[in-house]
Amino acid sequence: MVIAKDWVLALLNPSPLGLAVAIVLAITIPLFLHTFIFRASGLVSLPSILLLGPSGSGKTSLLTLFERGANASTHTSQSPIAVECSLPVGAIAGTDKYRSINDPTNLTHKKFLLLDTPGHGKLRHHALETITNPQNLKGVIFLVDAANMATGDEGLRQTADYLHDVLLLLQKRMSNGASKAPKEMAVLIAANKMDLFTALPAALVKSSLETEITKLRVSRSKGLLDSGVNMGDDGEDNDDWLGEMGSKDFKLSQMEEFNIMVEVAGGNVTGNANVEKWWKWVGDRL
Ligand SMILES: Nc1nc2c(ncn2[C@@H]2O[C@H](COP(=O)(O)OP(=O)(O)OP(=O)(O)O)[C@@H](O)[C@H]2O)c(=O)[nH]1
Ligand SMILES: [Mg+2]
Repeated sequence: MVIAKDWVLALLNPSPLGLAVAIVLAITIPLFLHTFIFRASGLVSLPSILLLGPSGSGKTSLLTLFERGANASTHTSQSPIAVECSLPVGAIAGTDKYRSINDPTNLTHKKFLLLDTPGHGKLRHHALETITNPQNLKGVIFLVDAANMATGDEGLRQTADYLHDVLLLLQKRMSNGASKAPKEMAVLIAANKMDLFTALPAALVKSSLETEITKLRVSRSKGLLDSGVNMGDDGEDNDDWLGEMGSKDFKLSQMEEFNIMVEVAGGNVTGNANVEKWWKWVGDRL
């Protein structure tokens, strides 16, 4: 009995040790929950934007510009990298567009992750893997060198080839209803190097790519038929056909059927950098 009474007294008396333990627990438990459980749930993963495009189109240059606001010399990339960038003050993110212009939230930077990939043909698998990887992919910027796209040019053919593969991958991902696939995917074809006088204007970049992909689409499906792949009974269920089935000409707008919104906008990274349209596009996705 006496022992029980001692215990009760000890429990009811304020003890400095008990107080200290309680304070420590009260502080550490929320911190612990935040760092381990909240982070792991992926709720805080930043929205990411993926940079794709052929070698030399200026992806790494654009990444450095977005990250530091300044130009720096680059080398051919060997492996993908990711950097955290923020939207410049003044550029308004899509999710903030209904805020008052005086809302102080507009004055903070909106953060996002920019993923650079190597454009070289042999390293492209890195890039294509990243399309399906990021948890919170908000859009793809496909950079092209507008000064290297004259009709019949090898540069144009290679660019169209790469773009075709990227769009086809996205199309397959969106149409087979993969559980992780987003509802809608935005692709910006950024026609870079507009500072060079040989650069094609954005509208021409768009039509040249469409014409080139039209040719590619036909030659690829012939190749498949010849090799006997995909010889279904109706001959129609060709998964590797980009865009609208049975259409003669490929148009980028055909991707809308798969909820892939493609836009083309011109700009340049070096010289007097002119990337406002691209910033705006990024802002609308965040
Ligand atoms: N004139 C001009 N040159 C540019 C522009 N943007 C990039 N360049 C140049 O293009 C070259 C290639 O740029 P990078 O950023 O290394 O190209 P990349 O797309 O990262 O190439 P890979 O890493 O091989 O895939 C560099 O010498 C840049 O200085 C531009 O807007 N105008
Ligand atoms: Mg690079």
